[in-house]
Amino acid sequence: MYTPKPEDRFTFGLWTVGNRGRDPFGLETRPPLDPVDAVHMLAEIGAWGVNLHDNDLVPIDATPAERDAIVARFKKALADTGLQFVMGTVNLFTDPVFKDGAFTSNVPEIRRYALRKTIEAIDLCHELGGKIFVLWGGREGAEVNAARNPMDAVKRFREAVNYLCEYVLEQGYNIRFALEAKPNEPRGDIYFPSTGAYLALIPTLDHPEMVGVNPEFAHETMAGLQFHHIVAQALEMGKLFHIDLNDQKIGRFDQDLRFASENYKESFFLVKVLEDGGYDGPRHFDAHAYRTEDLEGVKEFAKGCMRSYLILKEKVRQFNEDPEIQQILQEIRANEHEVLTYNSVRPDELVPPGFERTAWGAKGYAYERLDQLLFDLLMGVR
Ligand code: GLT
Ligand code: MN
Ligand code: MN
Repeated sequence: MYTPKPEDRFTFGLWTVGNRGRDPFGLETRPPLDPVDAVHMLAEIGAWGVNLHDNDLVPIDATPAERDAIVARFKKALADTGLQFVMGTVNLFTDPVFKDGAFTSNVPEIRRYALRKTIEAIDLCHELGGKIFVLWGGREGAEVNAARNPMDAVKRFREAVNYLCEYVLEQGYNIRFALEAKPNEPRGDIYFPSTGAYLALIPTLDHPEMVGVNPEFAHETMAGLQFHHIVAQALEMGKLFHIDLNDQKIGRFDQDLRFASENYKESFFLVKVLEDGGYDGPRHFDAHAYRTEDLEGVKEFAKGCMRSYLILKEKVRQFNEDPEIQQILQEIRANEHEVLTYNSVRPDELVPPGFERTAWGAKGYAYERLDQLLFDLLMGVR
């Protein structure tokens, strides 16, 4: 029942299972994982697909011939295992050239180089069959705010995304962009700090239909926000092109913990939003194993992400079919939606005759009971 199937659309980035456990104070605790071995491991544990940054596969200084050989070997691993290639992205944060930003750098040549590097990563994504391209502007931020006008940062970022959309259109690629926000880390502060900021930017782009968002649980939680609310908004707006699932304690550095390992209840509501809301995109786990783990532990971590998702999905089904819970929802009229337009109900018709303001103010909503029923259900005593 909790065994992952292809239709669950679970994916992992090469950088997730390949994470070597380095942190700002300590060295790597795991050896490098060959991308081909990662593909075989993911297929073995039941994942549907894999994602990568350009440099997770091809070193930044590879010659064209080296690049082609590496890509051919990777494609063979995909063909041998049947694992799908789903999402591509570009590393605009590791190399020192990007230390003060890529698309928002003050240096025009660096901005051009960032675009060129992204275009080659888009080519790679297309060549591997990917249809989603994520842009995470990890270095697009500041410590010294005197060095850049933040309005220039917005303008430069917009110009870059417009440029990339033109490229995709001219090439005829079937690729859409998903913008991923984060409030800080590695920069002191990052521009477009939350998914809401990107949702507001998108309508100002030249091709808004080609651009959506890739919200990450950890990133919104770092900002003190409740993840499933912004996911719901993006989904309702038709802008949830991708999602990064993981977990996070509030107020910490970006922990990228195993999915649902910390916030059981919020993870439940997230799965409920995705499943009830008809999200049909990939479920990507952008997380990594604890630094204490060896390769076996990494496998347990990846299996755990998928298992926890499926367990919560089953809990959502139980919630939706639970007679007592549904009775309360019916009594509080939680699922009623009247489409109210200015023409259908005129201002003087808004308040129906017999509406009892004081009675409504005094009525109990039974939310204590409802929330306890949810707790019982999640803890498995119901
Ligand atoms: C990096 C970051 C992630 C982003 C990846 C995409 S890279 O690991 O922490 O949140 O999704 O660039
Ligand atoms: Mn992410
Ligand atoms: Mn993260």
